[in-house]
Parts: sequence; C-alpha cells; structure tokens
Amino acid sequence: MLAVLVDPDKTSPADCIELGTRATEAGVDFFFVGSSILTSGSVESVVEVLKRSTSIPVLLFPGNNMQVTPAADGLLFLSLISGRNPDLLIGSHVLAAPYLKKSGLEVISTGYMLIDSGTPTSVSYMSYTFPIPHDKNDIAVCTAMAGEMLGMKLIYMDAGSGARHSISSSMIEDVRKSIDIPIVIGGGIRSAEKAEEICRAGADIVVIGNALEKNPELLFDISAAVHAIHAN
Ligand code: 1GP
Repeated sequence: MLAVLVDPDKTSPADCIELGTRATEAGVDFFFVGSSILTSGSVESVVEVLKRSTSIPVLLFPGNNMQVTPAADGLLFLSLISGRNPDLLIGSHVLAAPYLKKSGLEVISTGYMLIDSGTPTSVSYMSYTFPIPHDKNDIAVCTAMAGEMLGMKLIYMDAGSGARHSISSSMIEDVRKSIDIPIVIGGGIRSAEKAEEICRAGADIVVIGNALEKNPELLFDISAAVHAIHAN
C-alpha cells in the first residue's frame, strides 16, 4: 500500500484540496500528517481539508504531543524503539494517554525505528537519538522483534524525510523474515522503481513525502508500481 506524508509546513490547507483529488485518482491508501518540527503549518487545518476532500484515511504521524487532532481517523502511537530517549519511548505517551482515550481516534501502537541514511536528519536531531547504522541488519531485526514481542501492531522503519539513501532492501528482507506484523518503510524514496523494490523486499506500506512536494505527478507512477505488485 501507499501512504503520502503531508508536512503542514510545506503543504497548505489550500494545496490539500488538489492533493486530495490527485491522491484519490492515483489510488493512494493513506495520508500520514505530521512533521519533526512545525513553524507555521497547522495539523488541524490540513487534516480537516483532507477529510473534507477525500475518503482516504488520514492518520496522524506526530512529531510531538501538539500535533494531535480528533479530526483525523487515527494516530500512529510512535514509540521510538531504535533510540534510548525515555520521553519518546514512553514519557510523551503517558502525557497524551488521557486525551487520546477521549479523542475517539484509533490509536495504532507503532514501533518506530530510525535507520541511518548517510546524513543527519531532522528527526534524529529533534529526538536526541542515534539511528541504527544502515548496514546493521542484525540490530534492526532484533529491535523489530522486540517491538513485536512488546505487542506493537506495526513497525515503521524510517530513513528520515529527504534521506540521501532509503533503507536497504537487504535490511527490509531480514526484518520481514523475522516478524509477522506489518512493516512501513519511508525516507528518501523518490522513484517508482525504488518503491517497487522496497515492496518486493517486504514492505507492506511505502511512505512518500519530499519527492511529491518537488514533483506531484510522480504520485501516479509510484502508486501504479506499488499496487501492481499486489495484482501480480
Ligand atoms: C519521513 O518516511 C517519511 O518520515 C517520508 O520521507 O519525505 O523522504 O519521502 P520522504
């Protein structure tokens, strides 16, 4: 499946009307909304416009506790299991729990793993954590297995937005062989060929953000490539 990541600092509510139409035509499966840091954008406004313009499910992908709105369909409740920052493993979750309980949002427990992409990313800086080295498949496998054993429903492996290198197929294959829960892969995916390679390696959901901000038409090629795999 294909998820489009919408960063409210880069995509305005007005842009979301056109994005919603294009994503519906292309057969996008999910919108993820969020960012490591926001300066001017509004998660709430972006989610509201996407919800009005499409029937594609909108899931929050929050960089922090301020990026939560009940207008979305659900929330990736991210525990940053590749890092050792207690606030992002459990602390923020404790603070958010009573609000989320009342919000009506579907809360999806997600083991979030940062993988090194060859350059420092906003998310590693903002989270005070080191990513898992690009070629240390064994560490990625053990981390994902631990996440599954802790009861997480999803593993999201992220090279970070605008990553120089996306996550290697060999790491995705090794993690795929080791866990049964769905795997989300994002960061630095800029072509239909790369998206297809990542799906064939074992990703259940591919996330595209930056590349679409530069070339919106890419959405059709990437979606066709991702969905053709299921049809084969
Ligand atoms: C980042 O996985 C997402 O958290 C998407 O990355 O913006 O590089 O596509 P890109």
